Amino acid sequence: MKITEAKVILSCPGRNFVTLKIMTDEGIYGLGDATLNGMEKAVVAYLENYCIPALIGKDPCRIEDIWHYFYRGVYWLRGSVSLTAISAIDMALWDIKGKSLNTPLYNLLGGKSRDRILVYCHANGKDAEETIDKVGEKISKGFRAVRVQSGVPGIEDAYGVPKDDRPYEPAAKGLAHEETWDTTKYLNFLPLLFRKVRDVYGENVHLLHDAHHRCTPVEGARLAKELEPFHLFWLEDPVTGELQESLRLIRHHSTTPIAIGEVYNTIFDHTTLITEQLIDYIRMPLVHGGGITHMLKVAAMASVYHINTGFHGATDLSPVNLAAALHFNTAINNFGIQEYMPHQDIVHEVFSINYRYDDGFMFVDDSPGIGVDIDEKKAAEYPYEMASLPVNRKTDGTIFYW
Ligand code: KDG
Ligand code: MG
Repeated sequence: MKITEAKVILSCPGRNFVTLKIMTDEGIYGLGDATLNGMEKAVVAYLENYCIPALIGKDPCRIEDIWHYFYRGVYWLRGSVSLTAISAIDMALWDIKGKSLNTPLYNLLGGKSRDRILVYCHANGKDAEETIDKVGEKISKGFRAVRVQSGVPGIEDAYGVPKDDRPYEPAAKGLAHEETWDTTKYLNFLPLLFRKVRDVYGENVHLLHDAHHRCTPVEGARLAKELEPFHLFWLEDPVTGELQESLRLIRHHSTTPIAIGEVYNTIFDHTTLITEQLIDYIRMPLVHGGGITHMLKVAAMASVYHINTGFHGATDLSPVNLAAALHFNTAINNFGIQEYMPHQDIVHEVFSINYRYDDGFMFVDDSPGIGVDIDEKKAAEYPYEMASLPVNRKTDGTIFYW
């Protein structure tokens, strides 16, 4: 088999998605997600100008070799733009392999290790009262695991909380808008919130929280310690994680499980975290973490150290990524949980999907390969609209992590 053509489809059904389609001389094609929120066109340019020309004529079955061609073969290693492009190529190649062997992706990864995929949803309210109601709504829909985010008294913009009645979506049209943040108010509020949530719903639901990189190591340690009585499934991104050693302080002060990695790109971002057992869940998703080929290695390494996966699954990752993640989660032994933020209906006009949610779990069907398709005509009806993630400032005006 030979790769004859490849193209990038940039479409905005409600939000921007970048999809790579690789075609072969046998008429089989594969899809890969190449969406990097707010940096879509950078990935498009890298794919179109540098990767696609080099792919033409290659044998799509040589997935490992092609992965290394674009990773190790390139002098400028790493980085979110290039790894997102590599992820898309890799996903599309696995999709082609599954279709050519007429088997679902999970079979190529070792076959089923489980029948259903535990997912967590988001409950987010403008204040504690509304958040507590939202948690109840999610529990009544069958969710066994709920991420709890709330507006914080005295803070204008808490992460993860919608400003209107539409589903939470942080990227807004045009250049980045600015938000403001106060860590002290957040740290004082959060344990009180979780006390109330546990008081109302008891221990029989998994609770998660995303600090979204906004604490220093010692603040993260305080937060993890003060949340300990509420038995979180995980505390996500207490610190930015650029400095892996900073997670030591948190670990030494608390038994609250820690999840990190949604902005990481390679295994080299985690080696200290994994080998020193400083985290419990690894969040790097297929779409930004080098695709299936690389994430198999990350998951294998993590499994040695009792660390499970908990892939990022926000709406800015496309249905192609979600389906591929569900196959991956079906196959590996050290799966932990999958984030599930349903896409808006309009997204499914462009992408036809092969997965479903039912009573707290997700299921992927047996279609060959990844099993998601794209309607290119529909995609063209929704042209790209520039949108950016916010920029964050402390109340005194200092730039801070968003
Ligand atoms: O594009 C950024 C979002 O994907 C991110 O803010 C979502 O942190 C996130 C999460 O845990 O879903
Ligand atoms: Mg997150």
